[in-house]
Amino acid sequence: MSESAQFTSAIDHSVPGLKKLIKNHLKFSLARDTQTASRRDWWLATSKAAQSLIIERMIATQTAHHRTNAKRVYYFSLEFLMGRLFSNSLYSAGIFDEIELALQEMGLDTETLRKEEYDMALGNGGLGRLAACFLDSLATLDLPAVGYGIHYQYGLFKQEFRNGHQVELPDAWLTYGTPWEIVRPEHSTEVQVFGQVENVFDDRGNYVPRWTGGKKILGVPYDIPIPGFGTNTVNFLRLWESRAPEEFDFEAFNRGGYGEAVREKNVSETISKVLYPNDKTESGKELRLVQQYFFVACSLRDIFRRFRKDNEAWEDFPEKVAIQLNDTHPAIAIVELLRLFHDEYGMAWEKAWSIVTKTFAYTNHTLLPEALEKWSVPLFQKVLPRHLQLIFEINKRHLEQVEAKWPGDVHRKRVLSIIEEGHVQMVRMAHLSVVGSFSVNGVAALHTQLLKAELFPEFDEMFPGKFNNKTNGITPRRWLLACNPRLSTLISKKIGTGWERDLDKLRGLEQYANDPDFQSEFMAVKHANKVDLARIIKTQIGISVNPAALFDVQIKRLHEYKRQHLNLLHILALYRRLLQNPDLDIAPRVFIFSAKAAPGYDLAKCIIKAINSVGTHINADKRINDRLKVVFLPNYRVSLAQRIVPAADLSEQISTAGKEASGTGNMKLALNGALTIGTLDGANVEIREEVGEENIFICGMTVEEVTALVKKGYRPHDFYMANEELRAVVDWIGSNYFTPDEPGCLRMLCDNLIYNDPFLVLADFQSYSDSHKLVDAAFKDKPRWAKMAIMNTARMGKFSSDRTIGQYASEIWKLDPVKV
Ligand code: CR1
Repeated sequence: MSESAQFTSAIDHSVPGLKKLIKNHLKFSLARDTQTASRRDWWLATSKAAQSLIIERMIATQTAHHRTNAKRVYYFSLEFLMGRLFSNSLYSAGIFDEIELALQEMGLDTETLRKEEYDMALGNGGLGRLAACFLDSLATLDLPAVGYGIHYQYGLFKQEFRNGHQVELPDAWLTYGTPWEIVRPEHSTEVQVFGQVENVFDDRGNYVPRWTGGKKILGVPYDIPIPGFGTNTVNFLRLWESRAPEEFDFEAFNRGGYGEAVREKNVSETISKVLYPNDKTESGKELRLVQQYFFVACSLRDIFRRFRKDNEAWEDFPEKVAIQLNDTHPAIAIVELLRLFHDEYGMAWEKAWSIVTKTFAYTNHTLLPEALEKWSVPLFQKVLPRHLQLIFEINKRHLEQVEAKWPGDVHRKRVLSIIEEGHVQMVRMAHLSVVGSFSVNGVAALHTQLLKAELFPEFDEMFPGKFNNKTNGITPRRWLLACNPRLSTLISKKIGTGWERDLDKLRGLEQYANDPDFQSEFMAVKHANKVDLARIIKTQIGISVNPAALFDVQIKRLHEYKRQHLNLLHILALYRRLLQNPDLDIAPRVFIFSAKAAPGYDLAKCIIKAINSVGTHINADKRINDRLKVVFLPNYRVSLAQRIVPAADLSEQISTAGKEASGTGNMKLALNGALTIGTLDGANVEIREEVGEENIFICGMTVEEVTALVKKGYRPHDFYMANEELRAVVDWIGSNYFTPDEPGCLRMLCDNLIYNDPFLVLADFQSYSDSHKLVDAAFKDKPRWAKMAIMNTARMGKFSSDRTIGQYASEIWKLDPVKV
């Protein structure tokens, strides 16, 4: 299949050549001279130099894909959490060392320049970061792929703390522009929303429904090149920005004058304005549905144009196009593709539907009911009236199949229907996704098992084989090579390079796990990374921490199911034990948190406030002699994670069993030699399988135990009453002791735990706290800890996103690599 194209670079990659290239960019792209250039200017010029090399390869890659008429996968996602692109670009362009030398000769360095870049934070959490890791792996594996999403003007909000409370500020990441994107107005495309359905005669004389009226919106694409590592392939991420089709709407002008015309224009441009800062709650906002439709409609038109360049017959569409839906957010694409074939191209329903269902594959990322998208029928009617009709028709035909399989089974029809009946009818986007896709996958073995057994058992019965698992992964380029240069260097020194593209090679480290010299080198790297992080903590929030202490890290979105408050209860228990017994022999600990809470999620914000207030109090308490420190780093984002991950000793993965679909932070931390304390949830289960029971701290209830307890009727108050220490620390939170200036402000957290506790924090407290005693003992035994840490790094090969993407390509997309 794979045919290769010729590729020779026109750019001089030598150190002098790169120096010249950077200076040229400084002069001709930025109009600066070397005397007056700011650090930012140098960063921009260097980035542009790297970008030139990447663009050269991108053109060659696109030519190769076009010439071989290759099948491509299109990754549709409302979120891409790319972080910074600087180091990644240098590594992928293969010029990291050369650029470093070139900069050195000019009195600069990559380390300082790197910090000039604003994170590209077009996502909330794991789902968006997964999309970014996948793009990296797709390019690295030479797989023809395009990511499609929205060019948000504002990414995820910037977080600050005021008196320990979260405050949200806009993330205007584009204020100074970015060197990575290329705007392509020539590929702009127009889409429509709102309007009505009318019956009209088509050009064959048939009386057919047509979507008319409505509002036109222009989509303008911005491309971010995605270079593979150690290969010439450069794919791209195409993000759509919404604009008013005409700079100035004369009709609106005539109706209401200048102000009205400008207002209309602003409405169109609102669509790509902000990323919804919601992690797992669907607020059912009209604008969100418009965003979803806008970007998939633009993307499908773009895919059509590309398909038509090299192909004639629509029947071949699924041979050349696979579309992966990153959760249900882009699921309206299923209906739009059907509409394009059926309404616009006059294709018969059966044929159109058959092509559609051979094209889409859907990834489910959560079982939490509050995250399962549903749109009310009236809202759909208003925004996408023709799509609503098509959904009802899809559903009618789907329910006929259900009837054929289970005649007269009303219950099955009700649970399988795309439409949920009720006071207001709702469109269930997950059901639509299952019906309209040929593959549905979960993101970890346990998650997929629960997806089949708990969320969609009837669908699994109806479509045997459609459900499958693709355990998540992370890219080793960003999450080891770039973020942990010390460890990368040590690894390459010990086992050679090559692990960057074949992470299983890390197994080669196992044989040194007991070697005292390697242990001390490994732990020296960890120590140096902790010193770096300690410095960041000091400059960011003014707290001094001891790098010899155990760095106990919980970094992820703030959510009740992730149970940062369980961690907090344990901190309070330790604090109390130390106050009661000042001689208690525990290893000093630094608890490190970083997390953003959704702006409307009051309890999550209350947990942030609680951790901050308890932290302030403990950090100032001379009695415990610095043995405990609590640090909450504000504004969690990819670039900050890249500093925390290499410095972690312990990784907190303590979600209520059955709630965390996979987790990917767990993989990043373990890869960098942190030990996991965690529940048997999501990918933790597979991490335990890989590293071995002796190299992980498992605690808490299993899924079965959780289910049984909930079924029996969970009463947190019983646990509260039965456990003296637990009762004391919960009461402590509620007592105003930590928040004397804001009485009552932590009450909601305390009450929630005692009387509601939907995520079984109190039920898991004792087991978690016991497990931490084992952590403490292990940490004090230095050789043992070192061995365990090495084993974690050595055995993380499975969790490379290259493995994940390899499985998507062969098992779902049937996609072959194309060498450039
Ligand atoms: C899950 O909660 C998983 C990521 C990526 C999240 C997390 O466990 O690692 O997806 N789900 O698969 C999500 O954001 C909307 O759902």
